[in-house]
Amino acid sequence: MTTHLSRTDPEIYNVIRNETVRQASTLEMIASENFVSEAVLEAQGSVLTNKYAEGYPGKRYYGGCEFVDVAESLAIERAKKLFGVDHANVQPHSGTQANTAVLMAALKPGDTILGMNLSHGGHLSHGHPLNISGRLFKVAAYGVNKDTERVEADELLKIARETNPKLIIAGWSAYPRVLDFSAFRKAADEVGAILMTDMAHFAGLVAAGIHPSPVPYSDFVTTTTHKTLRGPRGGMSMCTAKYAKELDTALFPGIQGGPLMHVIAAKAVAFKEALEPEFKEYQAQIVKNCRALAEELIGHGFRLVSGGTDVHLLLLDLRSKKITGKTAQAALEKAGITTNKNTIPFDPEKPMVTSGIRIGTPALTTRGMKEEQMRTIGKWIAEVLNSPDNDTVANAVRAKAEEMSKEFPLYASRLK
Ligand code: DSN
Repeated sequence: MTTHLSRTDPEIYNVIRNETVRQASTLEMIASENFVSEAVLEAQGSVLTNKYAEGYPGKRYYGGCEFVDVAESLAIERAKKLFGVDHANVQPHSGTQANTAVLMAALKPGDTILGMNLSHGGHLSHGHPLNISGRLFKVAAYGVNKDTERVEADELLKIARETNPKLIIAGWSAYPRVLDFSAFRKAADEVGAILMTDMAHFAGLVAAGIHPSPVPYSDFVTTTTHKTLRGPRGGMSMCTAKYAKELDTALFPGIQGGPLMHVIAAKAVAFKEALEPEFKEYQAQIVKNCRALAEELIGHGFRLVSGGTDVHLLLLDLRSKKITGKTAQAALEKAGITTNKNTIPFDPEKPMVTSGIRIGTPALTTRGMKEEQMRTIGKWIAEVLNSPDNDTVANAVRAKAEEMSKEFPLYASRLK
């Protein structure tokens, strides 16, 4: 019970050590990833992992919950303050669970949901045929306009009228612009649908007040806690007072059993951090960094989906460079820059190949990088993608990326 991990299980110890080195020595640009604080890590790696607490604060099926009740109540109160919602359930294990709980609370199997086309930036829990959302419900999809590459209000309304959904989902995994939530509310009201917004990607921007909030327009709002929000890996479902009871029942005992109390405590810590004034500055810098990166890449002849970005990510259309997203991701990874291949709207390639890559700035902004570093990285990305098979270029960029990483240390005390 008391032996250090390095002696109990050297293989897993090495996995953690190697991953810490990888995170610290490469440039992490996956738009959905971030680096949590030592305080969040401490809460998540705590003895709260030992505790069963099925139920909700004050109404548990187990004894000994007096302290975890405090943690969950703090997480709930902080989430409500952060987003101005009536009700928050902090138990979802992931974003998909957060979304599934809403669908189970608001709908009956066989009802129709209307979400964003997956290949236009939607998420698998918004109606993928193999996900529970696509198996239990009829799925209709809206997409982006072919010319503007944005969701257009009139087209959304037209599809809502044609498909008559019981629930509309606003939200995305790969859309570089701000959605017009009032247009979603209008479409939902017009067809008598419930509106759910999945703000997993932009929750941090919303918390900081630099992105419109979906809360005044939505019946339900869901998020993950680990993207721009910079908390532990997990999810959260929120709603108006009207749906609070249905939501809690749908989550537990509906789709989950015991909550992960160590993760809930870490969510509470992250929400406390997000309520601090520095968090606003951090989120504003994420967006400034993304704009600087976008300008640099456009200057190197790249086309960005929708022509730019309003948020923390951008989507590169690689077709004019005659390479696929798969090739680009691999070439950049060799050069120490981590991204992910991503479909672009109307993509001629398959989802495992794609014509695009998605690049985000939340993680590097956490390290303290600013526009100057983004412009340099943009130049390196262009060098690599202009010669994706050239190992000399990849190795040279990798060395420079490592040098830059050293200037912005990460988890230094864990690497001693
Ligand atoms: N996998 C997440 C992303 O990368 O956007 C969505 O859940």
